[in-house]
Amino acid sequence: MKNKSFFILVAFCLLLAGCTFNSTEPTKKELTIGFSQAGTESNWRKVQNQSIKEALEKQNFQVLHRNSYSDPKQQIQDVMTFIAYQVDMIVLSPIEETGWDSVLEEAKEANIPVIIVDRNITTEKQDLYLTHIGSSFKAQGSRAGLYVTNHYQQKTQESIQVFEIRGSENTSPTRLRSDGFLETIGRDPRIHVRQVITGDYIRLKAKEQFSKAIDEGKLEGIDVIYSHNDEMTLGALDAIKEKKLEKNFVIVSIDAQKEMIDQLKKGKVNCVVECNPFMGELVANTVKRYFEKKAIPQDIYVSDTVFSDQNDFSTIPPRGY
Ligand code: GYE
Repeated sequence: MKNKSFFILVAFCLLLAGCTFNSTEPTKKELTIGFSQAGTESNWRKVQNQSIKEALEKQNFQVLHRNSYSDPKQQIQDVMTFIAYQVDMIVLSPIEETGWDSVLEEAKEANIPVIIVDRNITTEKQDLYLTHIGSSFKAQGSRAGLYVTNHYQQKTQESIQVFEIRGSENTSPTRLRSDGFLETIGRDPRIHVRQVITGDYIRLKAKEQFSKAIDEGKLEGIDVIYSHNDEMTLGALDAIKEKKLEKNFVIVSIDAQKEMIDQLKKGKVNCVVECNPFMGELVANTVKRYFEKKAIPQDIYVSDTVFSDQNDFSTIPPRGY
């Protein structure tokens, strides 16, 4: 009898210990991540979205997902909603670079940490987010510029004119892809950006703007087309075809979607700088590290590569997007 009550007491204690263990160390399933996505403007974006969502879910985080469909005001609302839900962390893939101070102050006051992914933001205070995970857009611009300077190195042509197709304004990739490109082509005094249009990273918008530029004679004298993403390059190629513009341009694009690699293989474009969308694992690991109270670097770079007509095409890995 004595033995039996001792056994019951031990069993009760073990049960209690189990409960305590559960309540102090919540399982990750109980941690909710608010993931605010910028839009659906490109195939690249769809893959990047999927990569982040899947990686977070694989780590057993509960993901609240909102897509602001390229509307900056909506995206602020989405982040506000996550704050109201008292999520455990916000993963923000922002549309615009500025305008984040007050909403991120609110997240900070609510003790909700924020991680920025892909495009970066500029804030008054550095402590409004934990880290940024994404590509070096300036390096991408420089690599695009390097292709152009190398291409013309052995040529005697006296002046080289560039037509630049920019992504949306007030975004970090647009600013930095331009800066990196300008800095690099600046090493060859013959190369100048002569025409600029904005295609908002959207194929149709770029096609419209590029067609208009053709009609206005703005392609005359142009040697190089430098476009900030593949969708816009495809738009420009559509316009060239439709307008039956018979001229061979040197074309440099960024992202490396399958469709653009196919164009590279066909000799329609010369260089495609990769922007790697598969950042999901880096994001999920960083979130995990935060909750494990491990140190997190201030900037986490995704690695990108370059594909050009200087490559052996058989070495290009299948794109899948
Ligand atoms: O290059 C483009 C997308 O933010 C870096 O946005 C990203 C860009 C990417 O829609 O295709």
